[in-house]
Formats: sequence, C-alpha cells, structure tokens
Amino acid sequence: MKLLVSHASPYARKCRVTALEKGITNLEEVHVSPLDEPEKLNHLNPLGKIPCLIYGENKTLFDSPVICAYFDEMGEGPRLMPKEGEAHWAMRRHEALFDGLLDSALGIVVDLRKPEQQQSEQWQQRWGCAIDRALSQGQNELDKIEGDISAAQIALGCAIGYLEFRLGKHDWLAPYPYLREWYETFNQRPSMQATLPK
Ligand SMILES: N[C@@H](CCC(=O)N[C@@H](CS)C(=O)NCC(=O)O)C(=O)O
Repeated sequence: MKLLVSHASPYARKCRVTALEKGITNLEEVHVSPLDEPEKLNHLNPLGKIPCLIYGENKTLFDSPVICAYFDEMGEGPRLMPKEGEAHWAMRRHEALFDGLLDSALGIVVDLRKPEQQQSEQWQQRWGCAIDRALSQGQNELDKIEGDISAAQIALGCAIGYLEFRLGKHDWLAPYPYLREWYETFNQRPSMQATLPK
C-alpha cells in the first residue's frame, strides 16, 4: 500500500500514527505536494488533497477518517473505533470535533499566507473561537473518550500538534491545563514522536 503524504500535513499524520499504532508494516509513504505536483495526485483524489491511500489493484481511499478506519480494520491490536452502538457514535462525534478543530486551524494558516490586504480578520477570529470551543469541550470530555488510544485521541493529538507547529505564537492550551497534561503524555507515544511535523 502507498500513502500519499507530506511531512507537515496533520491529516496525513493522523493516518501515519494510526498505521504505527495498528502495526501496519506494508505501507510506503510517498511525499507529494498537493499545490506543486497536482499531476501526481488529482487522478487519484479528485479533491487534490493528501492523505490519499492507494491499495489493492489501484484502489484509492480518502479522506483521513476513512483511511484511519481502514487501517483500524486491517491492523492488529485493540480497535481504535468501537465497532457499533453508542460508543461508536460517541467516538465518531469526538473524531469529527477534533478533525473540525484541525480544519479551523488550517483555515487560519491558509488565510495568513495570503497578501495582507486579502486576509480576513473576521474569519480568523471565527476560526480561532471555534478552535477554543473545541479545545474546551475536548478538555471537559477527555475522560469520556474510551481507552488510552483511540481514533478521537489521535485526531486530538495531531490537531494540538498542528496548532503548536503552525500557530504556536499563541498558547492555545493556556486555559486548559488538564488537556495540556494529557497532550504532553500522549505526545510521548512512539507513534507521535516518529511523525513529528517538519
Ligand atoms: N478532510 C481532509 C482534509 C485534507 C487536507 O485538507 N489536506 C491538505 C494538506 S494538510 C491538502 O491536501 N490541501 C490541498 C488543497 O486543499 O488543495 C482529510 O481529513 O483528509
């Protein structure tokens, strides 16, 4: 299997962490720049985004929650997403919350790259508030997320890692000491250390 990635992509990092946690070894990482190398990507993922998984007879999967679910199914060890029932929906909800946090962070990063006159302070504030509310709920509900490692925790860990990597001038976790403590421990997992953004 091949996973199209970049070393800075937090969405790709979720998949890379999941693959490591699930003991998936037959995975080759292929580095692609979605903006500079569309010819390597767009025929595989019409959305032109990474991560994108190529498996079997040239079959593809995207986006990151789908690839993570595939690895959860194929890999070894305890499940990262409960298979059914309320536990499944609760985990899906948390995964969506932290993926959405990441979308808001990426929104700010993309906006900050525009020429100053084209940037939108209003949107940056809106995304910033969404990030803060998601972190607040993340801290409040951390104890409700099942197990030491799960799809939701991987999404949360990679989202906080991205905030530190790209938007680290602001101390996002300052109001959330319990969440910071959790993150500092979670970030020591070999899967997180092996995939630090560059
Ligand atoms: N929802 C997607 C988001 C993927 C995404 O936005 N990836 C970025 C890189 S971090 C990308 O490829 N951007 C290129 C573009 O938006 O055209 C996922 O979870 O995989």
